[in-house]
Amino acid sequence: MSPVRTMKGPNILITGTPGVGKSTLAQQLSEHSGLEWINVGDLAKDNNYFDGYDDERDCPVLDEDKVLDELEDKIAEGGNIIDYHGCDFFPERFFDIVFVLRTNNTLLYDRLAARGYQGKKLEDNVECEIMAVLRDEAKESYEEQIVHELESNTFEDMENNLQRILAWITAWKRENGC
Ligand code: DAT
Repeated sequence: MSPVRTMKGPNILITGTPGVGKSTLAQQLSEHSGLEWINVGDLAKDNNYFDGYDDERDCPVLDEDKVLDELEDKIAEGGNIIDYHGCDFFPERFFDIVFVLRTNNTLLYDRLAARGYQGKKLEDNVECEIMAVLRDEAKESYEEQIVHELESNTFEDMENNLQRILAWITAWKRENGC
């Protein structure tokens, strides 16, 4: 059971493999709902919340404790959209609902190549999506009934996802009196 929040709104996690469209959707959701969008990758970059470098994955290692310390008060206030390609280190109590975006591997390959990913990094991320690693991580980390998979292949999918989540936020606010 998520704690009763009488304040700003629900806390939503948008997760999925890099390139599936988390930031694009989260930004639009924030604009339309007034909830605060927090891109954990940017938060870490801005504050140097890193702890070394992962040569194999070719990316800095997130200092999860520092990120959690930073998020704790915001989550307690409610009304956040957290955007990150991982979720097993967030406490279960953080989120009222979790959305996992999913993208067809050919489309994802093209999006990541356009972003400049290549070689092993590109292949690893596409394989991560094919193997549904983030979907399984979300299902293992949160109660199954709050985890929802959403297709994110086309701009029509994005619009549908936006409207669906906005409707959910409106219903949540009505039910929780805010
Ligand atoms: P992420 O935050 O998951 O890494 P993004 O929001 O930066 O992904 O999107 C990656 C690219 O894909 C970007 O150029 C926008 C595009 N995109 C995102 N969602 C899409 C969708 N549903 N349909 C088509 N293109 C999409």
